[in-house]
Amino acid sequence: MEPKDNLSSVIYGAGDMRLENRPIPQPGENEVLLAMQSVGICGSDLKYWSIGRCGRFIVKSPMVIGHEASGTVIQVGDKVKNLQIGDRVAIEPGVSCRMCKICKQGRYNLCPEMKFCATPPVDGLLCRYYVHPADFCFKLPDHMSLEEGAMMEPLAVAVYGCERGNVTLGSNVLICGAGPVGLLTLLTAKSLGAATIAITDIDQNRLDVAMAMGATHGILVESIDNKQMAAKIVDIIGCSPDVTLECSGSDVSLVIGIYATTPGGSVILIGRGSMEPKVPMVEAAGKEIDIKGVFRYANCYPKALAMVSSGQIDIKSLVTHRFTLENSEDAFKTASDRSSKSMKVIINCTSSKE
Ligand code: 572
Ligand code: ZN
Repeated sequence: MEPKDNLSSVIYGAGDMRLENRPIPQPGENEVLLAMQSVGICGSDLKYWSIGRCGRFIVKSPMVIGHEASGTVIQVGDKVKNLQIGDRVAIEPGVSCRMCKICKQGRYNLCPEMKFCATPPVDGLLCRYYVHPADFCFKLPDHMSLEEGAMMEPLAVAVYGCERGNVTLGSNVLICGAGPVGLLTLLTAKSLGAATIAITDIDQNRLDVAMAMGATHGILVESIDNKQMAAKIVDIIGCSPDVTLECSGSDVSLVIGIYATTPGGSVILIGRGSMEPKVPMVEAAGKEIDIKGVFRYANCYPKALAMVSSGQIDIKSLVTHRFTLENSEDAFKTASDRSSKSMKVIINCTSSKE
């Protein structure tokens, strides 16, 4: 079947998403051409769509959106050895230089030359056809779905967060935020053998979902003093967490996490709050709490894939809504509407016409 068009969802600026036909790219010698399949919507995609920016990154020229994706290989470059036509792959959207000191140390997520899909000015994956380096594509086993393939991206974030927090057998874990990344962090912590996994949110519905997925405690965050809320959490769990994984992007949660975490423990920043949050630094220092950042992930796709393909964790239930590429804007509206009770919204990029 010959590709016909390359319909793409393009962000022009705040509130301005357009469907447009773009040329179908040709793969270089170490690249593959992918027929795009499933693309999940992430919080940063919603930011670029709603306000035209995410953190310090601003949409200054039209940009294809989407970075959580899977596809099928339809053409391979001459030097590609790891993939064949017909392979279904999870796409790791950040391509590093592979050459610099940081890449060689294995922390390629911090590469200054990183090109990450749908981070301006780099185009994203919400389109029909896309060319990507073969070494950033991971073949899915036959029994894994393309939707699960798209979910490898947020799962990689969760895996990396748990690694940064040294979550292990018997850990007492506090997760702040029961959105998709919080829930994937919960599943990862559980499969690593965490003994206690408490999760907080301001939405009882999300806490109910988290409890159904194996959280030991679902705790509604109240508008009370942060220290008091932390004490309440410790009281409910019955101990201070060894590690707090902040997945909500709320400064309040970060502060609560610092107060709640045990002396000598860690607070891991997965969510992004404000640029200069006011945090009780002296409290953190006095308790020797390691506050660690998380910038995406490195070397986590193989682990994320193994966890799902082996049946260690089941991520399918996170997908709550599905749309076609033509209905991208409706998908974005649903993903940003709290009353939709959406968790992960997935867009199917295949054409019914071809
Ligand atoms: O799935 C990766 C991912 N990373 C996010 C957000 C959403 N999804 N990060 C938070 C925002 N930063 S950033 O550097 N940026 C807007 C590119 O501030 C990247 C990591
Ligand atoms: Zn993301």
